[in-house]
Amino acid sequence: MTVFVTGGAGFIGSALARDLIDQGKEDVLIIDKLTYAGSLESLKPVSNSPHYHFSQTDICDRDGIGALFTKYKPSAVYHLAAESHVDRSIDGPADFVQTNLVGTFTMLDAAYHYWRALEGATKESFRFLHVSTDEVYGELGPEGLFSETSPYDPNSPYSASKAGSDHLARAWHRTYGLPVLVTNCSNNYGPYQFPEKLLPVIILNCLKSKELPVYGKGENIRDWLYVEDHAAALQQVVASGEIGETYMIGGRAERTNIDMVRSICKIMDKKFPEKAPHEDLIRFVTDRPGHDARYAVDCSKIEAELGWSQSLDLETGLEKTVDWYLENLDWVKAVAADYTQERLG
Ligand code: NAD
Ligand code: TDX
Repeated sequence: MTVFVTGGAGFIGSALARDLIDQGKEDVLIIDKLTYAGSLESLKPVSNSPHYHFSQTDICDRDGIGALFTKYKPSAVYHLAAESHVDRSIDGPADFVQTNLVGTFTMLDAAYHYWRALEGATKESFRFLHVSTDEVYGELGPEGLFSETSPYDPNSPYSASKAGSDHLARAWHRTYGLPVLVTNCSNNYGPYQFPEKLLPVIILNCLKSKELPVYGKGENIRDWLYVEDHAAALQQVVASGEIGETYMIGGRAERTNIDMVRSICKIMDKKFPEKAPHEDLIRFVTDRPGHDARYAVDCSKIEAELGWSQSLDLETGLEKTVDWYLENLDWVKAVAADYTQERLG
């Protein structure tokens, strides 16, 4: 049996692919265009496994994707490929509309044509998991949590394109009966995150004694989940989630951005006391346009119905993440040589 992981050379997709391949229960075909955000370096720990398969294919390429369905006959699709960085979506939204909307449509269309020709138990057990974000629900005030019934209210080109892709996934279930599931997760952190996102930017800038850019006043709130716990949740949803349902995934760990940055600074102070206090490097910079004030997630449905729970608290996860970056600077250089020179000097 083979499962597909689109976007499997990216941050979350590679965590999922490494975990699936380590477990060795099925073959994994990673489908990835290898944009700036994807790298085979993130798959090196598993690339010698007989369960590892890779295809450099754009999810917008209908013929290419159709041929992969025909060749590998997957039992499930984990669809994670996307343009994922909010700041880039503001500077250049076209790729987000193309990949997140047209690409998701292409995956659904190819999956449907494949699935409807299946028969018996193979058809019964097929699943298409569409992986999405809590950002599709817009912003929260000081109180309340997003849940599976929250209204969609996206504010950035990124979240609008993800919201549209969620609607397509839902529609392919309602209209065509494709066995679709949708997950909406909060901010992930952990190893192999491309160094344009908040945590790697802060860790790597601390290391180089460079300024730590905090947007606006740093008061925006995000909920944080360790990436491997997200990967475990996705597997649980494919294994036992109810077809047509949405599951929120979160870490029950709300923090302001400035608190997150200070936590990293404190970890770096312990590791490099000669450079303490790293907090002196914090600079409040121009805010992100349309910056959502607060996201927070009620993940009680997946906990109660599927028995998933996170394994790592935020403080332990942050220590692990910092350690991973310090031990894997070669990965940083390999995936982001141009980018790190440009942004991190
Ligand atoms: P990422 O940017 O690290 O990885 C995305 C991967 O998709 C890259 O490997 C890239 O090469 C690939 N890709 C992009 N366009 C493609 C295309 N047209 N065809 C094939 N492959 C393509 O993103 P991530 O942080 O790992 O996020 C993965 C998914 O999870 C996304 O759908 C994102 O919306 C969702 N998500 C992310 C977070 C988070 O905190 N990072 C939280 C919730 C949901
Ligand atoms: O340098 C920075 N300074 C800063 O203050 C960066 C890069 C970010 N920020 C702020 C903006 C956000 O409030 O930190 C917060 C986190 O920013 P990002 O790491 O860019 O993530 P975010 O915009 O929250 O989106 C992430 O989580 C949800 C992923 O990129 C999305 O793909 C996912 O859906």
